[in-house]
Amino acid sequence: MNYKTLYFLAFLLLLNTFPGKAQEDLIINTQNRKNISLNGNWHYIIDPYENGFYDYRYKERNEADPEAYWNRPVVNKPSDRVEHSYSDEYSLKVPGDWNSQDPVFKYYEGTVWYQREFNITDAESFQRAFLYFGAVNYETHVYLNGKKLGMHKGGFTPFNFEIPKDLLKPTGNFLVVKVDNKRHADEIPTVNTDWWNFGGITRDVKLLLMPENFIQQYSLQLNPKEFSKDKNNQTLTGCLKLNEPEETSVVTVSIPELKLSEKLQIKGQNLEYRLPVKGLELWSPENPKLYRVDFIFQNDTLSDKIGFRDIRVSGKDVLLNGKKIFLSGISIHEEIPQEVRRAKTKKDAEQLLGWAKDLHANMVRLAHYPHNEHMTRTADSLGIMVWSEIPVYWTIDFESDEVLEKAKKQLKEMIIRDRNKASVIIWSVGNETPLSPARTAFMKSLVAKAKSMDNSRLVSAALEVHHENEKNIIDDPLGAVTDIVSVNEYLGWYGGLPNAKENSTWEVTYDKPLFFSETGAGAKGGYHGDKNQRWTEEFQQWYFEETIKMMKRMPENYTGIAPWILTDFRSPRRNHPEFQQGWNRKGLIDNNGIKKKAFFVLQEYYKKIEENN
Ligand code: GCB
Repeated sequence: MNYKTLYFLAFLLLLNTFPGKAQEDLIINTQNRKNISLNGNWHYIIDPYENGFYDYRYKERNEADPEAYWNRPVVNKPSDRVEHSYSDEYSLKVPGDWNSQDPVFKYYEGTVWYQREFNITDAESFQRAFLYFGAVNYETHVYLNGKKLGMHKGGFTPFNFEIPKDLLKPTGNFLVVKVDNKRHADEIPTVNTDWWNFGGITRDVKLLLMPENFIQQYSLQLNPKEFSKDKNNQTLTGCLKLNEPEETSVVTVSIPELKLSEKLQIKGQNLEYRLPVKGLELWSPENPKLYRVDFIFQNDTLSDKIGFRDIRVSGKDVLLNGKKIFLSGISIHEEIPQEVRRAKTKKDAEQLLGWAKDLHANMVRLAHYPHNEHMTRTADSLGIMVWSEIPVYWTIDFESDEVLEKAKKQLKEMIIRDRNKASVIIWSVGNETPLSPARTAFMKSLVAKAKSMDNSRLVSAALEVHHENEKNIIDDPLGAVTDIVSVNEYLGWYGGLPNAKENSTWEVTYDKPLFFSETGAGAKGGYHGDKNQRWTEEFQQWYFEETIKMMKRMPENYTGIAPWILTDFRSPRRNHPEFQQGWNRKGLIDNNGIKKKAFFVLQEYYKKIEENN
């Protein structure tokens, strides 16, 4: 055993033995559980030197240290020395990135302490309480009434911590969250990305009020191994996980509309089950049918809305419910450009996905990290297929076992949260990762993990392409294990002008569907001129016209495209003072929400595809 492996084993041991501090298993479907929302105004302290966390010898402060920012500052007499405090004058809205809320945060990367109080009214009956965070970017430490509940890393996935019974008070609970969005080479994403590192408690926060034991997680989907085109001969399959093992207990799964109600016996904590169903209407973009499903355990009923569909690859085609489909997609960042902020609400999701509908897209690539759950729920109900991705982007430290564990954790959190969303058809394990044996081993291990957790979806990643004159060759070794071969295409933007596409050809080494996970060109909304002039809407329009011509010449394995990108988005890499001003301008919609000319070119292409189907 070498040095590195020993160190890694010690790290794993530490993770598992750190008392009460390790992150707990995710509780899913929180919107349909009894909860108190902790959204609203929270106080904050900006703490770039992490003074609230470390003492002047740079050691983590003791839990009871009155100068630790997780403790309530107390002044008993005027001579007491207190050097921090929380005040209404310094408040941030939760959920929300901090960057958009006050100019002081615009470019801030570092620690911010959030604090609020909450009460539990007498009316609330529950046995156990959990704090749930939809996402916090990036590293979070959570403290309640002076005690640490836990720590989580990863900016785009949910997590929860149980509150010990004796810690929770009826009134005046002092909740403090330390958030740090500094970028690090050994985190995911790493230091270099083409998007803005919005910090803060960016998604909903809830206090989940739970019974003594409860269903922690479940999955339910059409069984891909038994899929048939006969609606009276389908099988559902899934798993259930209780929070605590039981000697034997019963969970009833019922789908009232299908007159299905099945009592399932669980011995222990987990159960895998299978349910034959008759008369099932399948979920599709044309008919986004969702069924109410109830899971009944002891005195508790947990309801969800779930759609059932089959997605698979057959040779060079992607089949949805047994029928060949074309993915008319669009890529999206989780941003509302007009307000220069992260998207966070259902209304935001309706705006972004509403624009995608307007484009006649039937699919979205949620780039480059898992978006909030309002997005996938709304996609479910609007009938929009989803590619969901973890931020394994560009130059991650592929040599490190620890970094691989971090990637797997984010992958797991994404899958557990969203595996009951019919809309999600593709898990993506990364984007444009540079070729090396270490990278390919790392990425293959993520593909294997996604497949082992979920066999009812496709797995992909944006792969590397190499160019030999006008020939574009996709032989990235990762393509051997992904279900579809996806690549980002920028001929005519990075390299040459849009007519560079005229004679270009595409070759895929693998006998699999080919998907263009990006293609795009920058244009400043409202800037017009000759099509040869960069940054004009006409240039971008020309780029899309040439792209569509090239797509029409694609070999038969061409299965879809998700151009880059629905709207302009913030990026610190985009510094042209006149045309970019900190924005990546490849949006089909500008930062004021106005559609550029290229939007209509793509819309036309998608409308035609729709008509021919
Ligand atoms: C890419 C990246 C994407 C960038 C885009 C661009 O290939 O995947 O994150 O934003 O190109 O605009 O260059």
